Amino acid sequence: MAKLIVNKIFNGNAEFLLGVNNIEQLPQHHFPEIAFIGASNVGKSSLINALIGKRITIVSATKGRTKQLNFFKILGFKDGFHIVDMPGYGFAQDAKSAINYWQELSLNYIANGKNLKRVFLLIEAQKGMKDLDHEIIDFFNVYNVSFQIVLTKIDKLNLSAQQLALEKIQNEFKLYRTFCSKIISTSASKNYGIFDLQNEIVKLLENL
Ligand SMILES: Nc1nc2c(ncn2[C@@H]2O[C@H](COP(=O)(O)OP(=O)(O)OP(=O)(O)O)[C@@H](O)[C@H]2O)c(=O)[nH]1
Ligand SMILES: [Mg+2]
Repeated sequence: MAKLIVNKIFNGNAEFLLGVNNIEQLPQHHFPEIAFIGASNVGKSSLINALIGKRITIVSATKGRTKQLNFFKILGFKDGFHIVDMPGYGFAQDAKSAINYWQELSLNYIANGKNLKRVFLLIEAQKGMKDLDHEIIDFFNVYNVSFQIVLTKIDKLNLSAQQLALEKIQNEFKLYRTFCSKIISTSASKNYGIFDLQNEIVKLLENL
């Protein structure tokens, strides 16, 4: 995809649509949705800001910041499409009932979201995959969810460590009988891999 076209789509022409706390509040529309999920603090909100080209989501050093499904509308492509920032998992500081509630909301959305076209599962390059990441992949497979792995915060590693982190995850995928599409390495703070991710989204939307 030509860089110019991709840049035109992700030029900050976006708006916050709504925050969903309850599955009944899900927007009734026909716009394609692309969701970002991953462990608490993995960098979902930062990556979405970098992707959209605008500080639109709340980034925080405090874990467990995003506590609802936040929908953002991107206006520059056809009728528009939605990016969904999801609450992080694996954050133990909140009341157990609240954790269960967010997880249930997130999983319910992933399993039943009629407009959900892809879920990007974020893994911090330095930390690698954890049990909960494996569990969520099992869940994706049960519900036939189209997902793709994105490595985050790769600026924390030197080039050879980045390569090792990538190979490790690729090897872990050999355990699954599932198809693993290209893993995208990113750094929101250094703006690395953002174009790759934007390009992947545009390709996906073009082929719908
Ligand atoms: N070094 C580095 N730090 C990053 C990067 N992206 C995010 N961070 C930092 O990681 C922390 C968490 O970032 P968020 O974007 O809020 O993470 P999140 O996954 O949305 O977190 P929750 O909503 O709490 O689940 C913040 O302190 C960010 O500044 C990156 O690319 N490189
Ligand atoms: Mg967040």
